Parts: sequence; C-alpha cells; structure tokens
Amino acid sequence: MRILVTGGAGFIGTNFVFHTLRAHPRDEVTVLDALTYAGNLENLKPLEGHPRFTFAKGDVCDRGVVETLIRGSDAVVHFAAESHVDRSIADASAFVRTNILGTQTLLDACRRNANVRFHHVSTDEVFGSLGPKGLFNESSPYDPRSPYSASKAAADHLVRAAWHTHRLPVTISNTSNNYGPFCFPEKLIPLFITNLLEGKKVPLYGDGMNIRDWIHVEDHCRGIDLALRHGTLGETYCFGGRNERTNAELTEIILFEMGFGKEMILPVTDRPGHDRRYAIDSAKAERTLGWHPEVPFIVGIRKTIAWYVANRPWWERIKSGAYREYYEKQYGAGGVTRPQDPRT
Ligand code: NAD
Ligand code: TDX
Repeated sequence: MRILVTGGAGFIGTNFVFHTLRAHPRDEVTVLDALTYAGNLENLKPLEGHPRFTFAKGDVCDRGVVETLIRGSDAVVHFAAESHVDRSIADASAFVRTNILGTQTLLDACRRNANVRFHHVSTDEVFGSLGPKGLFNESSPYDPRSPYSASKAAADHLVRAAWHTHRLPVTISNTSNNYGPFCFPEKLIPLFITNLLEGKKVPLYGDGMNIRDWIHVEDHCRGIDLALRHGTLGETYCFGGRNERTNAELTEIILFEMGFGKEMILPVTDRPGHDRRYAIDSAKAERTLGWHPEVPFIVGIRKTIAWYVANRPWWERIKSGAYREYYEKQYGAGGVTRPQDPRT
C-alpha cells in the first residue's frame, strides 16, 4: 500500500511512520508535513535515503500539493493538526484552519481521485468531560469544550459527512492521551520530565485531580494500523489505555522514577475550562479488531523517561528555540511562575 501520512513529522505521526515501515515491508510511506513549531524533520532523519520513504513539506490546506500527493496514494492517514489545548485557548485561528479546513481539503482530494481510503486520527476530547463514573465509547454524544476539541469535533463530522454523502471510504479513531518518544515538550509528560532534567519545577494545574487515560503511542499506532487495514468503512474505533491517573498521581510517579520529591511540584492557576476526566472503553476495538493495549504503564513511562534522558539534544534544541518565548510568556524566564487567570 502507498500511504500518505499527514503530520508525520509530529509526535504520533513519526511513531506511526516507523511502525508502518517496520510492520509492512512492502508499503511505501510519504509524509506531508508543514513543519510548524511541532513538526521536526530531525525525527525522520534515520529514514533519509530509505527506498520506501518520501518527505514532502507542505500544508494540508494547500489544494495543489494535497491533490498531487493523493493522486499517487492508496490511503491517507491524517494526523496533521494543531494539537495543544493551551495554545487553542490563547489563539484558535490556526486550529480552525488546519484542523477543519485542512481535513476538508484532504477529503475533497480523496474524492476527486477515485475515492482514496481515508483514516482520520481524532481524540477523546470531542466527547467532553466525564464525571467520576462512566467511559466514552463510539456512541458517546459530542460535547467539545475547548477550541481544540471543537475543531477536532468539526473535522470528525466532516469525515462522517463524506462517508454518508459521498460514500468516501473512511474510518475514524478517537484516542486518549498518548505518551512516548518524540512528544513535544509542551504536553504534561515530556514537559515534566525535561523540566526535572533541567532542575526546574513542574507546573501542576489547579488541584491536580483531573484525570486522563494514558496510552502508549506504540499501542495507538498499532490500533490505527488495524483500523486502516481491517476496520469497517464508515465506522469509528475508540482506543484507550485502560490507565486512568489523576495528574497529581502521574506527577508523583514521574518524580519518584526520576529521584525527585514533591517539593518540585509547583501548583499553578488552572487551565480555563479544564476538562475533569477522560477515559475510554475500547471494547469495540478489542472485539472487532483484536486490539488491546500491550505496554504496561510503568514499563512505558520508564522507557519514555529513558528516551528523554538519552535524547537531550533533541528537546534542548526545541526548548531553547522559538518555543522558549511561548513558554516564558506563561511561566516567566525562570520557568516557575504562571500569570493568574484573569477570571479568578
Ligand atoms: P503534534 O502537534 O506533535 O504534531 C502535529 C504535526 O502536524 C506536526 O508535525 C505539524 O508540523 C503538522 N502540521 C500542523 N499543521 C499542519 C498543516 N497545516 N499542514 C501540514 N502539517 C501540519 O501532534 P500529535 O500529538 O502527534 O497529534 C497527532 C494527531 O493525533 C492530531 O490530529 C491530534 O489531534 C491527535 N491526537 C493526539 C493525541 C495526543 O495525546 N497527542 C491524542 C489523541 C489524538
Ligand atoms: O503544564 C501542565 N500542567 C498540567 O497540570 C500541562 C501542559 C498540562 N497539565 C494538565 C492538563 C491536563 O489535565 O495535564 C493534563 C494533560 O495535559 P496535556 O498534556 O496538555 O494534554 P491534554 O490537554 O489532556 O490533551 C492531550 O490529549 C488529547 C493532547 O494534547 C491532545 O492533542 C489530545 O487530543
């Protein structure tokens, strides 16, 4: 299969590209990535000269580029997105453009080219926030609450509309919080690991009692692979880690594994509109795709810490580059204070 992977220079896309080339020795992969602040060509450097890999720099909203690449593809796996909730709160414009317009641009090109197969990578955040009980599944009603999740929800609807209206062969996956190698150090796990490696405190939002269901990125990539090859057209698959943790508990695990105490926690003002709990019921994916999460959390988190320890130049370049300005706007030059939420 010739697969076009959008956003393949980002966190999950990079992992998916390596997974596909390893697991499917006859497949060819082309990455389309705009190399925004979150895209990093260095991730794909080991593939330079690889006979089954091509990289194209370009924007998923650019009809010309998208059309040309889709013409030579059998399938599209669509990761490209603005992905960080905090950034969407500060300015939603890039989220609306890339996540919504970019998705429709790809769908249109797939349709124009004899219905190229399309897999859309989405998030559990489209379902809103859970109370203390219950789990999200494929039938959960949509209730997005941040500009990020609203833009992802809109994209999901457009993909479903392409199936219902035009019978474009699509599948969708909604997945919980990923962790693992190549994750940009603005997300909780890599931010906290790298802060500790720099001797900085870790900013824990609000009361630290928000819950996320953490899934190792390799488990997520296997799930997407299965949905792409064996999923039923028009269907959605939810992938979760069966691994709910409060942020406070997760922080304590990272501190313990890295040999630090709780004095390194810096309680900071909460994220506005902070969703309380996400958790996924993956029963459908388990039953119909034979998928289940395989990486035990403690193994995954130790491997992730070891990756950031071993790849210090990778994240130091990011943290000292353009990202530094963004980070210091929130936390100050010392990296320890956060301006008050104006509403509190
Ligand atoms: P990321 O921010 O690490 O990477 C996004 C990639 O998309 C980057 O390489 C970036 O350069 C590229 N990109 C952004 N705008 C583009 C554009 N206009 N044209 C082409 N490329 C563009 O994101 P991620 O964490 O790898 O997430 C990948 C996908 O998975 C996203 O769709 C996200 O919504 C979804 N998702 C992420 C998680 C998670 O925990 N990270 C969980 C569930 C779903
Ligand atoms: O510094 C922090 N302190 C903190 O307490 C950061 C960055 C986050 N948090 C909290 C907020 C969340 O409750 O940790 C939790 C995880 O935050 P993020 O890593 O920003 O992830 P989240 O907002 O849950 O969204 C992620 O998972 C779903 C991805 O960024 C999305 O792309 C994905 O769709």
